[in-house]
Order: sequence, then structure tokens, then C-alpha cells
Amino acid sequence: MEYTVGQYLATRLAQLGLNHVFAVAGDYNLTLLDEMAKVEDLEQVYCCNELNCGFAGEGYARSRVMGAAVVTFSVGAFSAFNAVGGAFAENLPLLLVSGAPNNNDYGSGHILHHTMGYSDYRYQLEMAKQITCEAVSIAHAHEAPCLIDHAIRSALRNRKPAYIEISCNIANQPCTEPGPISSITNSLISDDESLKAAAQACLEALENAKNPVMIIGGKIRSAGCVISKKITQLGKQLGCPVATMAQAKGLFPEEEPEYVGTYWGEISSAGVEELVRNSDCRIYIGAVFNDYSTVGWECQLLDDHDIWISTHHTRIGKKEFSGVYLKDFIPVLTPLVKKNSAYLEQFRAKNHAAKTVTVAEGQAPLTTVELCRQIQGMITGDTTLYLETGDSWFHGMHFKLPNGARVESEMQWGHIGWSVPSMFGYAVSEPDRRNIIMVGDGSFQLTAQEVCQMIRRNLPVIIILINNAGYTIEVKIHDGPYNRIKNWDYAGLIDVFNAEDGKGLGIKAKNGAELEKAVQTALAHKDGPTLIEVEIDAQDCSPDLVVWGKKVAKANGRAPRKG
Ligand code: DPX
Ligand code: MG
Repeated sequence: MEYTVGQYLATRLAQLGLNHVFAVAGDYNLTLLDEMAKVEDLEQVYCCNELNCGFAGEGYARSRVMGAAVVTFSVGAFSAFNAVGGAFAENLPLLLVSGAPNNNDYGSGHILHHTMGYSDYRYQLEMAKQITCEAVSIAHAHEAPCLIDHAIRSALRNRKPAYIEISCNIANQPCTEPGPISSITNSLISDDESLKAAAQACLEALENAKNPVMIIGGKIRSAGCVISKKITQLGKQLGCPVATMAQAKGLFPEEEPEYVGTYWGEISSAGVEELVRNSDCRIYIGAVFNDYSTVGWECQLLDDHDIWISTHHTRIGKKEFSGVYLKDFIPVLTPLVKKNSAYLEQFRAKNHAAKTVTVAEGQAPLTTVELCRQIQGMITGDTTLYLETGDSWFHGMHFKLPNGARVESEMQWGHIGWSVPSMFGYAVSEPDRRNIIMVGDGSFQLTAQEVCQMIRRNLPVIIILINNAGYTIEVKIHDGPYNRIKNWDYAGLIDVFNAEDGKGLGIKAKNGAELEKAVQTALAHKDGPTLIEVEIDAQDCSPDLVVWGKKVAKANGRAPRKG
């Protein structure tokens, strides 16, 4: 078979194990989509707009080795860039592919549609370079295989998005056939000497430690679930307490005896802040310190006794080891470490019992406490729970996850509206999991239309829409009239999206009894999504959000730096 540029690209994605690519059509990418469609193993999944398309690719990358989105030039790509920024911030390999002008037009002085209105079209490539780890322009077929491989390899190595633009008259031109995919996937190999030296330094640090504690951060999400299993083995081998940072909720199996809860400064699980503060050796794995994760810079504990293992380098005390990749380092370290459960036993002896939640009276107005009690009942080992930016983050930390349950959030980028399109992409990859979204009314208004794609593909996603009449998290950080929003009939929207053939359900719940019924209906409904709109008082929010909001507001409001 003779390959074309579009087929080469699609074959590479299929070789990587992708079965789907997300797309929005436009005249710069139509030929490309035709060519990509000839590769049978890669189905095209269409989205309502390019922002959502990018997020769908990002969600797919949370389940597979990579996600990909194909858009048209400028009008499409500019919208997708926001999702690309998100994938960069969240360390997810998303490949953005944009159709581009006919290669005869470059340097011709022609002014083209969908461009900025002047004849130099390189601005899009220049913009993409700022928000990806690799951005390439393909204007000649013979260069395509090499450039495509290069961009994909960079994305996988760096766990960051990459960008490829392809001239619209090049996508169907012949090129060489792709070789083994291992040339791309096997390109991240640690330096042996550094691995050994880092393991040795780590053992010495642990040897001197009485109270080690392991703290897992969000960066390990991007390293995939294989690494999550290896980290679990390390935690068990060490036998020390293991906490997860908020971004990493669910990345260590919570039923394991080593698991102690969430580490999030003042709003940590009971006893965990003290446990981390008093440790003489904190083993951070994939941790991210930002203003949110440190509660306004109040809990950034890192000193010379600590061990900092990140995806691409390791720092132990005052020594730096580059070329030591997490995926290689953890298996080298695990069999060498000695068990030290003393600190865990001390913690357990303090008996930090979880609060019991009483069942609300069935007809009483719904509260967030009752809502969360009922959501907890929905979480099984095959559940993936998406927590949208907002009060959902704070409630989400309190769920007890059975092993196998997963939580996804976007705490570094924090784009409201992310959850619906990202979950769409995720559910395309994982249709058999129990996929649940907790999303606020304000967030939902940004990307609501992508629910229609869940309907189109009969995906049984359960959307818990918290209608609290506005931007509650912002109210707690800094209030004003801008935090009020126009109300919608959110449940009623589903009928609009169903049109003549859809099977989505929209249900409203004002009290516990109504919610219980709605949850039963949603769990039984397998032909499409169910949106449950829950009415919550505007003042009812997580106490953790109030504490955190004040601290973040204080950090935002620091006086200007002098001099
Ligand atoms: C904004 C945020 O209703 O959730 O629980 O009521 O806060 P809560 P909602 O979804 O409101 C979200 C709102 C407006 N953040 O409280 S978190 C600012 C913001 C952002 N992303 C984008 N625009 C504005 N995070 C794209
Ligand atoms: Mg709200």
C-alpha cells in the first residue's frame, strides 16, 4: 500500500494504541480527515467546537498513552490552544493537528480566509511553539514522516502537548511507510549510572530517617497507571504513611493500610498536616507546589533531608540526578528499601476517626453534605469521578475510594468548563467505567453543548450539576456582582440536545428523596448520559473551601513588590 501524509499520521496514532481521534472539520483539514479516515483502526469522533475538541483529546490522554485533536487553521486552532495550554499545565501528551494553507500560498503574498489578513501565516506555528514541547509545520510530503515522528516522540518523552500543521494540499500526497513504533516509544531511557547513584543517595537518606512519609503529587498521573502500581509497591515496601496531594487524589489505592489521606496544608485529612510537618524525611513523588496546592504558600515543606522524585529528575538533599526517570527509578529503588512502619503505627494509634454523616430527612432541602453522602454511595471500583474546578474539588477530597476508583481534576490549569468535554473524551476511551462528573452551574455554562456528543455516542455519563446560583468559589475568594450568573433550566437542556433521536435524561432534585430516585434512574440508564441538576443554597459550601479561599485571597492580595 502506498502511504499518504494523512495516512502516515493516522497509522502512527493507531500504532500507539489510539482508537479514536477528535476533530472539527474545516476546509483546511478536510483532505487530511479523508486520508486519516482510510486507516481503519482510528475512528474520527466529532466535537461541537475546537476548545471542546482539545479538551476531549486531553481527556482521552488521561486514559491512553496520548490524545489527538484535528482542527482547521486559526479559527479552529486558536480555540484549541486553550485546551493545549491545559494539557501542558497538566502534563498530558495531547497532539494538536491543524490544517494549514496550501503550500503554493506561502511566500506568494496571497491573503487567505481564516487568517489574520496578511500574507505571512507563520504566526500560528510561532504561537504553538509557546504552548507545546514541539511544533512543526509540514509543507512538503517528503519531510512529513520525520517531522510527525519527531513531534509525537517529543510529546511522549516530555509528557506535554505537541503541534503539527499540515498544508491542505499535502495531506493526500504520497510519503514513505511508517516503521516500528518502538522507534518513538522506546526513546526515554534513564542513565544507568545516575539511576544507581540516585538509589544509593535515597537509601542513605532513608537510613537516617525515623519518621519518613511518602507524599504523592499530580505529576504521576501523567506517567500513567503502570507507574501508579509501581509506586504502590514502593509505598508498601517502605511501610511508611502515604498521603496524596489534592491533584493526586486516587493515585494511591486508598484501601491500602499505608494510606492516610489528603495532604493539603490546613485542609488536609485529620492528622495528615501534622504528620507531614513532623516528618524527618518527606519522600515527594511527582509533587507540584503552587499557590493552590500550598494553600496560598503556607505549606511548602521541603528541606535538605527530603527526597524529591519527579517524572524526569530526582533530587535528594543537596544532590541532583538528571536522566533519572520515574518509570525506571521506582522499580530500581523498591527492592532495596527497608520497611519502617513505626511512624504509620504512631499515626494509627492517634485514631483519627472519620466523621460520620447522618442521612438527611428525605423532604428537607438538599445540602452539599447529603449530596456527597449519596455520591459516595455511587462510587465503585470501576468509577471515574471528574471534579470540576469549584467547590467540587473540596468535597471530592473527602470521598473514600475503593481500590480501582479514579479521580480526575485539572487543578493546575483550572479552566472552568473543562470537565464536560474532557469527560467526553475520557468516556470514549473508557465507555464501560462508571463515569461521573461533579460540575458547578457556572462551569457548565462554558462547554455545555458537548453533552450532545455524549448523547450522540450513547455514553452513560452521569453529570451531577450543582446549581448554587453562581461562582461560589469566587465568592469565597473575593465577592462582587460578577459572581452572579443567569440561571438556566439545566435539566431541560437535555431535551434540546436529544432532538429527535437522543436518549439523554435530565432530572431535577431539590431534596434527598428526589436525589435518591434520580441516582437510581441514572445508574440504570445505559443508553446515554443523565444530568441530575441539584439545587443547593448559594451559601452552602465545603468548610475547606472557606479556609482555603481566605488564604488564596490573601496571597493574591499581597502588597506590590518594592524596588
Ligand atoms: C471561576 C470559578 O458554579 O462552581 O462551586 O459554584 O464555585 P462553584 P461554578 O462552576 O463556578 C465556577 C467559578 C469563575 N473561575 O466559581 S472557579 C475563574 C475562571 C476560570 N476559568 C475560566 N474562566 C474563569 N477558572 C475559563
Ligand atoms: Mg456555582
